[in-house]
Amino acid sequence: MLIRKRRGWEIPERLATPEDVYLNRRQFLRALGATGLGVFGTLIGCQQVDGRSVTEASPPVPGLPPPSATAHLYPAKRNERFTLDRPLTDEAVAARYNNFYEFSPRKERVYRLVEAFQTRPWQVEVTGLVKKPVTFDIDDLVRRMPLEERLYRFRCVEAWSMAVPWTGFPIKAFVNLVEPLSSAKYMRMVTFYNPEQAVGMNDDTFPWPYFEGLTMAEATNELALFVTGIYGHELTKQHGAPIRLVVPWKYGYKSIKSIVRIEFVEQQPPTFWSTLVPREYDFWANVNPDVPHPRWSQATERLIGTNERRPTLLYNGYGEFVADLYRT
Ligand SMILES: Nc1nc2c(c(=O)[nH]1)N[C@H]1C(S)=C(S)[C@@H](COP(=O)(O)O)O[C@H]1N2
Ligand SMILES: [Mo]
Repeated sequence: MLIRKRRGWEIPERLATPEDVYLNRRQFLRALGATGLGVFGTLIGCQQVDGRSVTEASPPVPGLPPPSATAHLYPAKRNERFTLDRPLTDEAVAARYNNFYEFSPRKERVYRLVEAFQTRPWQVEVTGLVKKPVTFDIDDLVRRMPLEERLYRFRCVEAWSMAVPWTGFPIKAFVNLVEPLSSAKYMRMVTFYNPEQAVGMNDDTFPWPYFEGLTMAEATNELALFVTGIYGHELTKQHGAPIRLVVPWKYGYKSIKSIVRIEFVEQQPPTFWSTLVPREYDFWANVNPDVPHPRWSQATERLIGTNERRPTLLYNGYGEFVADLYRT
């Protein structure tokens, strides 16, 4: 996200350095198999991979929290309805290129700063215009929800994109459980607040904690997910553990991470980015190649990992699911 009037540190996406990818996932898995290390094991020193020698001193997936009480639910069964028009992004790339301002405004730094972040125990409070106000322990909530895996495109407003396998549950299932009142028109979500565990939150030019919102029609759309896993395992911290939103027809900033509160409200709630820079980041944020950002085109996107350029699709290619929401 770029805030011209406040910040000198922000660079246009096209000037960002390519991620350093030193080993792809398949090679990692083969290396793990060859050494008998578990998926949480640490690979240290020199490994033979495909006859080549590879030096690797960090876990294959940085930022994975210790296995939780619901870790055995991953990988969940894939829902084959959602198919991609492009290869999946390499997990090693997606895990090292994150927007999570609570840790750093620099995407390639976030994964190095999440170690102190504690994602268990974790509660999610459900409040506002709802029949059953409740505070869930995250693992109780996950056990009650139908987990599935979906392959989705994901498009950041900065014009980079990825394609990843999320694991989560439809927000519709959650809404059926807690039963918002008919007066509830919007669902508001809030991120944790803990500057001791998240160093970026010490920067008080931002209105912490991060907050977002959807209309009830958007939240209960078939595509809208609460996500608790990625690449067949629990969510990593940098992707928003233990629970985040994913709404793939909208720009990435709508997909709020590490949620602690869900509120049902009557009025359209302000959002973090629309509060900071209203002229550039509105409430709706539907992906649209024909509506440029005030400072750059949205016509194409860069696929992280390969740096391939692709035309951006209206609603990120999900018009068949969501176009009806926006017909006037
Ligand atoms: N709490 C919180 N949620 C957030 C953000 C953030 O800074 N803080 N960044 C958003 C933006 S701009 C994007 S593009 C996505 C990035 O998700 P990813 O790192 O899993 O790719 O998270 C979104 N959710
Ligand atoms: Mo973003």
